[in-house]
Amino acid sequence: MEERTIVIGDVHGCIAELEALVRACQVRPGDRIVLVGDLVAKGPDSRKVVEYARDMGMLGVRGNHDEALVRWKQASDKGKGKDLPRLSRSSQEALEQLKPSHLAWLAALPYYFEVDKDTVVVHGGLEQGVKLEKQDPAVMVSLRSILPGGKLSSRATEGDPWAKKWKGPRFVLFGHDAIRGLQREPFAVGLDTGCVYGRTLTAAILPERRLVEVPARRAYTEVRRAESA
Ligand SMILES: [Mn+2]
Repeated sequence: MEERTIVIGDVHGCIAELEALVRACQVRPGDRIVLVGDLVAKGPDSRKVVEYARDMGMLGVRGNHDEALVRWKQASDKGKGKDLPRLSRSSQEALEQLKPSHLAWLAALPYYFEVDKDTVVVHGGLEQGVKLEKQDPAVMVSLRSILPGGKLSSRATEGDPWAKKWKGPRFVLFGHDAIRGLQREPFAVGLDTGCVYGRTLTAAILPERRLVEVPARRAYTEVRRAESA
């Protein structure tokens, strides 16, 4: 049977929906599951999501929320927590749920993951014309838009979606843009369909790029329209 890679959008602690999506994809031995990042914060159970992902042997890339928790933990371990920006309330709650082993698992998530030589997973996006290994980590976790003139932006409310401008050649699967929701472009697909906001959790099954989604059980938090993180 053909080996599949199942790429799953932003989970944000939505454990029930993640389990439902794994069932809906009819995951079988040999399938590889890759999360687009932002496993934690905002939603109901960050700890269960990390434990489930770890126990299932899932792979993933680092999202901005995963990174914020990892950075904060590393700084506070060195007594330098005060030097960092304050965590949001939901991130503080997530941090309290997570043990050092969970944070170590999140800290091991790479900024990008190559499914194969033509296909890559990243949380935010990629900058056109920059080699994969030279991409800026801050861009990879936060990119949403390209402004007139080409400046990169982390806001969903200005400019064009970066994926609309992306000319490949690599096909990119990404998350991080719940405001825009599902994005289907010739060389990219955006999988953050706002589960934590009460919409859906979406997977793309490779190689055929078939989409599977499950509904959120409810809205766990509200969208901040001006959200830049
Ligand atoms: Mn994000």
